[in-house]
Amino acid sequence: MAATGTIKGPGEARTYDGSPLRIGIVHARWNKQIISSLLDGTLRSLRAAGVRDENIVIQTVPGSYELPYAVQRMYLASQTQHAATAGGTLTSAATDLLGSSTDLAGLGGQKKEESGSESKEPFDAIIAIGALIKGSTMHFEYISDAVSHALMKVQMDTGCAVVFGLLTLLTEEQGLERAGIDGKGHNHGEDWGSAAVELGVKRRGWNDGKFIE
Ligand code: DLZ
Repeated sequence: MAATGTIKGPGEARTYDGSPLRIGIVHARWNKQIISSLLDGTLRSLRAAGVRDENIVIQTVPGSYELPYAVQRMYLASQTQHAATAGGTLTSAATDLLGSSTDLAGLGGQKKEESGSESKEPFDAIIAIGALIKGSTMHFEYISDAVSHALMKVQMDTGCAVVFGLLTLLTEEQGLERAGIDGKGHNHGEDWGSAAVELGVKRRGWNDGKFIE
């Protein structure tokens, strides 16, 4: 996982149980080779933490500039799904009550997800992945700055943890290294998957007034 033998990095790997979590990933399609390796690394670490494939939703956007908007909309979409599920349960419960043969103790059970079924909970975290490579104009500076700020804003505005998977690269070579391609460097996607699981677990704790370390 994280690079060892250096001062830089998140330190000793920590283990959190990702099995209850629902994680969103949105990635840009620009700089495909780099993105595809980063996505592989991200998925590897999510699965290693126990996140189930059916609870990982992947969306793509053309370029990094589109990432913040997509994160915001994905989170709202997951809230819509959750509300629809809760509404569906309530509607069927109400119908049952009118039919007067309902076991009230069973109502709570109906609200629970079937184990093994796809979660419709709001996302616990969303990972935004992109690779911006500096060219000969000011384009890179503007997009890097705008996207970084907007990703921070969207997580503060929505309350959903957003993982910053945006590489701002001076050269293609730096991208290959940070995506762990050709045995060079370390795949940063692995760190992003771990960060999403840690934040997702801690966020659930904070929502319940608990501090998980
Ligand atoms: C236009 C553009 C350029 C020049 N470079 C990149 C890049 O290196 N990485 C990336 O993710 N996207 C790039 N884009 C596309 C923009 O992010 C965006 O998709 C378009 O400007 C359309 O809004």
